[in-house]
Amino acid sequence: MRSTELRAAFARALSEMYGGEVPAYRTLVEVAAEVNQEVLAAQGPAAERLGSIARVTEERHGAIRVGTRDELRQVGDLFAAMGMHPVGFYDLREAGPAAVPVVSSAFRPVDADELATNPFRVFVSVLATDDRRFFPPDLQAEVESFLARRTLFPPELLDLAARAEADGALGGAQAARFLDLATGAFALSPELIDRAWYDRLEQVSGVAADIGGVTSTHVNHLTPRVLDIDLLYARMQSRGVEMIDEIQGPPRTDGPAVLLRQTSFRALAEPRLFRAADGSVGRGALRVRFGEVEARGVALTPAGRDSYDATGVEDLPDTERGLAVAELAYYTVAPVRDRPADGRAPGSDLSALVDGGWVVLEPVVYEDFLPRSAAGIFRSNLAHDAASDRTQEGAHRDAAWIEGALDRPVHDLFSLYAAQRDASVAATLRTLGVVTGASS
Ligand code: OOG
Ligand code: NI
Repeated sequence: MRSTELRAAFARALSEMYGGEVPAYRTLVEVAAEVNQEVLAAQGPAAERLGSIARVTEERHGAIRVGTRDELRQVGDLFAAMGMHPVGFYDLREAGPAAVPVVSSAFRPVDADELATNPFRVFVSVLATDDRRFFPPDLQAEVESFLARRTLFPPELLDLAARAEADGALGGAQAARFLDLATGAFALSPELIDRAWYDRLEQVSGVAADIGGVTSTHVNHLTPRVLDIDLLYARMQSRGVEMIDEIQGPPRTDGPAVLLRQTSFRALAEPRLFRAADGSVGRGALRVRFGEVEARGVALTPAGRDSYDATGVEDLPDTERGLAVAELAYYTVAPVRDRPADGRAPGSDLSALVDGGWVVLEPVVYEDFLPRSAAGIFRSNLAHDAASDRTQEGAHRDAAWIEGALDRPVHDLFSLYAAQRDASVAATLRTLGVVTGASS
C-alpha cells in the first residue's frame, strides 16, 4: 500500500474504532451524510464547489494530545508514513480565558491531488510542561517523570513507519500490521487510572490530566465534514443530542463560505477504572471525548485573514470575484474552453482575465484550523478553565520549536495556498499565450 492508501485506510479504521467506542459519533456521521445528500440534491454541482461529494463524505479530522517532545517526534514519524505533514503552529496558551497548556500543529497532506484523494488531517497538541503559568517546578518534575516512563507507540509500529516513509509504501502483510498497530495506539485504554494523580493534574487543566494523567493517548474526537452545518446543528438537536451553544468560526452569510465553521456535542461520560489512594479499584467516568462536525470554505490570504480577525466577515466582499481580485481569498484559475473570439487579447491582470471571460475561478479549500475555535472547542468540553498564574513567564514556543522536536520542517499554511494559486495562474497564462513581464 502506498502512503495515500495507508492514510485512507487509517482514517477508515480509526472511524470504525471510534464509532465502536463513542456511539454518538455514529449518529453524527449518519446525520452528516444525510445532510450532505440533501444539499447535493438541492444544489446539484454547486454543492461540490469545495470538494467532490466523495471527498467530503470520507473527510475526517482527528485530534490527539501528547506530553513530550519525543512523543511529538514519534507522531511526526508515524504520520509521515501516511503522507501527513505538519502545517501551521497554534498556541492555545494565549487564548484568553479559554487558555489550555498546549501548542499544536496539524498533520495533513499538502499536495492538491493528495488532498482531493483523501484529506485526512490530525490536530496534534503537546503539553507545555515547562510553562510556569500552569506548572510549578515540583509538578513539572513529577509530570515529566511520569511521561518519561510511558510508551505510546510500540517500537514495531515506529519501525514499520520508518520503512513506509523510506520506501513510500508497505507490502500487504506489513501494511495490515501497521494499520492495526497505528489504530490500536489511539484506542481508549482500559488501564487503571491513579485517581489522586489525575485529580492533581485536573486542578491545572482538564487537558493536562487527559494527557499526563494516563499512560496512553487516544483519539479525542473525529470530525466529519458537512455541507450545511446549520441544518446539521438543528437536526442533531431534534434527535436529542445536546450540542454546545454555538457554531464556532465565521457566521453564515449569503456570500461565499470562508474558512471553517465547527460545532460539537458535549463530552460524554465514559466508564474508566480508577485506583484510589488506599489501593482499592473502582469504577468511575471521565468526560474528555466528544463529537465535532465542521463545514469548510475558501482559504483567506493574510490580508483576508486580518480583516476577518479584526471585524469578522462583514467587511469581506460577498462574491468570489470580489474576494479573488482583492486578493483576500485564494482561488486557482483555469482557462475557459471555447471562449468565443472577440478580437481581444487576454491581459495578465486577474480582474481583466475574469471579467473578459478568459478564466474561471476555483476556490482553494481552507484545509487548516482556527486557533480561536480550537481553544473554544477545548474549553467547551472542560469542567472548568485552566488554573493558570498569569504573573509567571510563559515557556517559549513557536513553529521552530515544533520543527526542532519533530526534526521536520513545519509548512506555512499561507505559502501552501499561495503556491497552489500561483502555479495555476502561471499555467493558465501559458495556455492563453500571455507573455508576462521579464522573468527573473
Ligand atoms: C483539539 C482541539 C482543536 C479543532 O477542530 O479546532 C480541534 C483537541 O481537543 O485536542 O480539533
Ligand atoms: Ni477538531
